[in-house]
Amino acid sequence: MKRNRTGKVTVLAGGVGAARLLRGLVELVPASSLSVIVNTGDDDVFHGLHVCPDIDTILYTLSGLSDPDRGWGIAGDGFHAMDQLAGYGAETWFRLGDRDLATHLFRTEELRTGKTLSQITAAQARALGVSVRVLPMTDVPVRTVIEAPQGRLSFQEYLVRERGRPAVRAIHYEGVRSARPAPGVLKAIGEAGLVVIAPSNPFVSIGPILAVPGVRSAVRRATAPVVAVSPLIGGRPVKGPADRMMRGLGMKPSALALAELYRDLLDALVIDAADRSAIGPLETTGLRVAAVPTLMSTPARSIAVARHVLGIGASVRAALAS
Ligand code: FO1
Repeated sequence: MKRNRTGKVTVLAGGVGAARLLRGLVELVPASSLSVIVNTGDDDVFHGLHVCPDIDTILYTLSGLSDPDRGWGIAGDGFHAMDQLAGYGAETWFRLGDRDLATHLFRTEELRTGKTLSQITAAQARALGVSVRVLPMTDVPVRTVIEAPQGRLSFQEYLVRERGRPAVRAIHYEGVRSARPAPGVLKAIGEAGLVVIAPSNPFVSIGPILAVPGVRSAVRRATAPVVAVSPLIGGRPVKGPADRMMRGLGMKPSALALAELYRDLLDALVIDAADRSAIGPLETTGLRVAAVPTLMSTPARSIAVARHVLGIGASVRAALAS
């Protein structure tokens, strides 16, 4: 039986890193007590289909469908449709697997009939047997745009087509000012017994969520402890360009820089054991810190990290109560 004294847990999430933490949390917290608020700034349209990479990575991971090596898409998927498209001369640098295509076909058709992204995501979660509440950050289109020396790039152009190589001069979340949090987002933060910021890129995964009007202030006002897990190990991300982005934006990639980005939100930070030299400086800023192995390369390691997150959350709560 799952023992959970924390009550409800709400996680702010990007893609792979968040999904790996969630696969640990679901072993310790009943799925009905877990809500995930997912970045949609990565969303884009390919071949006329609305693709939500972070929502899909979370759904595929929690339903056991995900490809463990790639981190995105469905394990064992084929790419016959992409090959056929390439034969027609279409651009296929963003690879949609044959089974994965069904997810985007369904979503696109449902959007066309007037359903919201939240409604469609809930239906897809149900169909995949995922009982964790998966909430898009907003139902309004928000697009992360990277300003690079060659011009403005959509997030997927920057990350996948250009392999995250261009220097990042600025990051914009287009459409965010007129966005509203999706139904259930503010409630999930307000009712939580613990708010977790997943080990996701602070600029392009967590940044867009916090930029949706009302979300950052809801996290700041939350009565629950707010715990982040650093996506850095020895100052480098497990996957993706977080360190290059930090440097490009004038920061040294480190747990300290991460804490500074979340300064107004955090009670505690879980960092990797390789970054333990940051414990002292972090603690002087008033944060509670745990330095533990954070690489979630196996389900057992995910559970271990999730246990540390719940543990440090409980210690913040105990300190507040005493
Ligand atoms: N990442 C890649 O590196 N190459 C791809 O071709 C690719 C396709 C893809 C298709 C569907 C999907 O849901 C995700 C996909 N991703 C791909 C991952 C995605 O680009 C990023 O990892 C996330 O946007 C960052 O969280």
